[in-house]
Amino acid sequence: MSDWWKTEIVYQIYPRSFQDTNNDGIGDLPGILSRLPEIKRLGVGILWLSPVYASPNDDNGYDISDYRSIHPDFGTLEDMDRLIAEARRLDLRIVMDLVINHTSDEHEWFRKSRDPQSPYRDYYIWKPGVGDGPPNNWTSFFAEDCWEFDPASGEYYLHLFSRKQPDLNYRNPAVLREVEEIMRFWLEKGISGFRCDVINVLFKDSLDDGKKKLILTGSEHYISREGTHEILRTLRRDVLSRYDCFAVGETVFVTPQMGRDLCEPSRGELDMIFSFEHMETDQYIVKWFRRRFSPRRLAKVIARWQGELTWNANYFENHDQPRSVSRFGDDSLYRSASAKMLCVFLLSLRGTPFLYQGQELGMTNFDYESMDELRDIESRNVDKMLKRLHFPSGIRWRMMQKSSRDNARTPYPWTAGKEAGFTDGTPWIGINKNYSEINYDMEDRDPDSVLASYRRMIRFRAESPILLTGSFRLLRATNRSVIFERSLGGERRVTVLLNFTKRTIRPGNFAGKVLLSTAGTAEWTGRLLPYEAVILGGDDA
Ligand code: TEU
Ligand code: CA
Repeated sequence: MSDWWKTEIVYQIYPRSFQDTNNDGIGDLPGILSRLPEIKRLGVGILWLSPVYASPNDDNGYDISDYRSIHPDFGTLEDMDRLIAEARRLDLRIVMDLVINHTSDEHEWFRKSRDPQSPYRDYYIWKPGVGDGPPNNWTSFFAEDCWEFDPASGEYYLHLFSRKQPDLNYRNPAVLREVEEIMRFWLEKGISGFRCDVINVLFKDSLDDGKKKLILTGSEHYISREGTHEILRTLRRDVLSRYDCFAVGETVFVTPQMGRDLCEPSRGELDMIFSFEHMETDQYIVKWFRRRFSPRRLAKVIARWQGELTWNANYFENHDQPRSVSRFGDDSLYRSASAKMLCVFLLSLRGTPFLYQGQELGMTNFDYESMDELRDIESRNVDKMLKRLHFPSGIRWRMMQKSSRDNARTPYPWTAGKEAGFTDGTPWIGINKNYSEINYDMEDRDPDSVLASYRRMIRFRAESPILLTGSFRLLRATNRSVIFERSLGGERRVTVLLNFTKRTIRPGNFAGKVLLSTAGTAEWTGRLLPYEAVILGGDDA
């Protein structure tokens, strides 16, 4: 089976915020179906849907209560079948979000596991406390304890995320068998792969106390342990290898070596991984403590990963991250220019590009005014924790504006009309007020829009063997410009020049024909306009 996932671009949809068709203010599967032509026009080939399974929505679907049914907010299994079929007719593949580190506490398995005598008890990690406290000192991803006491059985259960997301116990072979069946169920429906949620924390080596840390005390016992590699090899051997599909892992806190151990082809585990290191270059230790963005730091980390892995999953945005134009570009005067430059940066890298809904419009962070408008459990928990630590509300709110995951979850602006064409009802979360100048309809008609620029760059990449398969070499990384080269077989090469400033700059002695410019430069005169990206090459590029 060919590695088609190496040439296609993946477009991530957060269904809740994409397109509502039944006026309940929540995006749904018929909404995605209705927008397949627009997605096709962008030029992407694979759609990754964030979870649409049955869920109490404690973590907006990443807390699954039934893997084989669709949450009524999104529609039905028939809607899903229709979407898969119509996508295939348009030569689009569908990839689902596989969340198997934990289920919802409302999942039937967990409900049954509350009975110590049930065979499902061992599907989860139940332990007696120590003294009058929890079994160990671990802390969660969501600024809570990691253990929830269950008075009925007198024991605690482990949850690395919210208390409504109990971790599955992968020491129990029955759990792996259940997961394999779930994967087969969806692959038999014709999906083309999985984005695997926090896939490198599945196996907990031990439940001993961890070394006290500012975040994730205890993570040394579960990050990328050998037991997880064994699980991934089993899933590859028993399921994935039998279908024309791919698996990309969301892998937290991985080093390049851990990354290689998870996705080098010889390992027989994942096909690609999302690393996080480049997304941590503008923070101190945790994302809530932002530091000044440095194009140089970003480029150097990306360049290292380009060299360390055979194949990268390249991204600047997803449903957990702030908007890249607000974070790495300029979301005021130079919003359009910097969004186009970031597009060329991402799509010129070696690897599979992942775009997140709205990135192609140059969508910005939210413009909310208070915590009441936020919906994300992580943001709400962190705000409560910071309040307990006596952080002033103004400081807390500034942290939320910069780092809350809700920055990525504002509804997709389709038009300049009522509720941005997202819904005829009341949106589940506020719509950015700037939808009058950032919306699909307007950008679709404007040849100079961010959307038009994405379409051009996606087409350019699809027709460039050098960008699709060439090697990567960083030539320069400063806080003004980032310049790198992609080459194929030694002599065929292109040079990508990115201006990260509001000024025209002269990046030095580079020559070649302008193959693409985000500012309409036709002739290379050695200068880059504010936030301009230029790709130079020879006739054979
Ligand atoms: O995210 C895992 C994860 O670590 C993120 O929560 C990330 O650390 C944090 O948001 C900082 O960026 C995955 C899903 O992408 C996320 O939406 C879920 O909340 C989480 O797993 C639990 O399923
Ligand atoms: Ca709806």
